[in-house]
Amino acid sequence: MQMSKFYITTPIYYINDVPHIGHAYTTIVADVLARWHRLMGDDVFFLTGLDENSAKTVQAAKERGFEDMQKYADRMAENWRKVWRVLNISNDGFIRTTEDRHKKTVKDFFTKIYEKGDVYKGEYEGRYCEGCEAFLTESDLVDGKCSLHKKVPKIVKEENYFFKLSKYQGKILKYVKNPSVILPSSRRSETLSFVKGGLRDTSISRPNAGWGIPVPVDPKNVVWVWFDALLNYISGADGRYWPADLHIVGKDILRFHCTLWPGMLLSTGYELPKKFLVHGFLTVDGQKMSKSLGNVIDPVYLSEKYSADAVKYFLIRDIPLGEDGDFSERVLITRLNDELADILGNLIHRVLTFIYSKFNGKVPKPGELDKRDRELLHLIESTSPSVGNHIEELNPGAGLREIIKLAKSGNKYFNDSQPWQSIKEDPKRCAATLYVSAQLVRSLAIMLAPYLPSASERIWVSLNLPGSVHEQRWDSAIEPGLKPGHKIGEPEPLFEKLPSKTLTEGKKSKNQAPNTITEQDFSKLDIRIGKILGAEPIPKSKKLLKLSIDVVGEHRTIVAGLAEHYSSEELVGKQVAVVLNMKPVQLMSIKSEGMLLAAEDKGGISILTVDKPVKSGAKVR
Ligand code: ME8
Repeated sequence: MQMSKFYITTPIYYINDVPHIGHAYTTIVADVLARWHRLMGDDVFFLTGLDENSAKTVQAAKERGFEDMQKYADRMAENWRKVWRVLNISNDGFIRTTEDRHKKTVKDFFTKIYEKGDVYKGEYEGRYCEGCEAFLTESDLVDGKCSLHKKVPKIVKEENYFFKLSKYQGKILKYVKNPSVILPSSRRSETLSFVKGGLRDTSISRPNAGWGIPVPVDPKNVVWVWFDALLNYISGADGRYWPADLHIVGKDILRFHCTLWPGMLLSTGYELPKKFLVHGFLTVDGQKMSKSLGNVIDPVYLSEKYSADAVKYFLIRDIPLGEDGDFSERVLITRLNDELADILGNLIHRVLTFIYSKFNGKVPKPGELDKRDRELLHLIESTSPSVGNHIEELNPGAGLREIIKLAKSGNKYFNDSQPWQSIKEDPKRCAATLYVSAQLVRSLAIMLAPYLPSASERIWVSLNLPGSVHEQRWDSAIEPGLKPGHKIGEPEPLFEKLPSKTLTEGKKSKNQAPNTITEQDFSKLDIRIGKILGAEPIPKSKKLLKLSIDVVGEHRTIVAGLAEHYSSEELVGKQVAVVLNMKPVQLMSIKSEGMLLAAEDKGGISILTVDKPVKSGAKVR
């Protein structure tokens, strides 16, 4: 059978910072779709990557004290790759615009349109927004500021190379009119009205300030970063997969993708992308995410706290794809407890532990199925294609909600069938219940594979089935794939419920931006610099040390968990930061009168000290 190819992309992200939950959202949506297409047997190429030739890179490298820009880019690329690993993203390609293969593509492409006569040199004066990396028009401004980045753009007058985008107005209009090209339709209408307003020729070069890809015909200039970045979709996929079947982008970059990009491709004779899925923006607890509000959400922190699957579950289930949505840690915790643990985890665990303990770990032989059994099997048969249709129609959230509904029906089926009763009264009936329930568990593993790649694999392993769940065919979810007598593995709980304390904290953060406190809040802490005079081990404690610290001539005793990280000799004489007004606590029968500040990561604990010596008692503010 001929495999169909499926080439799916995310935007390539800027490297002025590490990924936040918005970048993770786009990439997770792409991951779900890519994984589903693989289960459908398609030849998938899923590309993501980094947009490195931007002025933002130069600025960020400077701010972080890097003189060597490429070194900075390499460091950031490692960070981004790591985040995608933590989130279990299944991208096939990763393109960086500082790679040679990309630079070559850009140069060849520029030369091609230049030779065709679609590029001319001209003087340009305009307002350049460095946030957008683009010249803005009057309609992009609100009170003279960029409507997205809230900054007054720079007036720039320079000689640039221009691409004759206006020449392709008619063809682009026809392209974007096609209702299958831009989804959702509201974004198509937005693009249509923009194109109808008239496409203007676009400046595609900037003066060469030492970073970027030189214009092949005139190296005093570099290729404009958007012209360069869009070409990642060609350079990143070995030429084999073009045209893209699906470009997933956020609404902020719709215009570049749906006007300039088709224009560039039309000029060079490449096929046009088949589809764009434009999603909305995430806010956090109802507020715009921003560094100044301190509410930028780190997907790694979330994954480490709740698991990558739980983060994916929340984002796909709760954010209506295509519209703006709100991220709330409180809701994430609720979904984890009420749906992943209580519905899904509970169903799978109770079925597998029952088989493990009452049937010697073997899927029982069913005997005759009754109406209730047949109804559940029919539900499995109808759910799987329906979930598939939702994903195909780019509504993976609806698919996920159906899967949870099926798991809920599974719990009801199990309760109504009362196998704990029938095992005593009618063992054949009990065998049928567990046979059908086991088929449901297997089907759920396959259906969940695109959404919860780790949990679904763990279910597969618990079922002791060969290979990986990710190698199965989507259609096989409807088959009763577990034969009677098949021996399952030892069941393990799938999702841990979080204690209610976490929930309360989550709830509290609803009314205030998380991580933000006022100066008044901060001033409640009396943090001082003190000098460690002594550090003794505490008998019977492997972790704790008893420290004697001099703060403003007063000796404080502080018990700290440093014994596995520092020797006494290393500590004595160090100036450290201490919270003085902590309520004293008894630790190993010693009164601890304060708290030593330290940083912790996987490498261990590092105490906070001062950059230059200060007087004992100096206040930290
Ligand atoms: O624009 N909610 O890169 P970028 C949802 N390099 N998604 C968000 C988001 C939010 N609050 N914030 C960002 C660039 N995103 C260019 C792209 S492509 C040829 C070049 C996501 O790092 C969303 O997908 O600013 C958005 O389009 C993208 O990150 C912008 O990433």
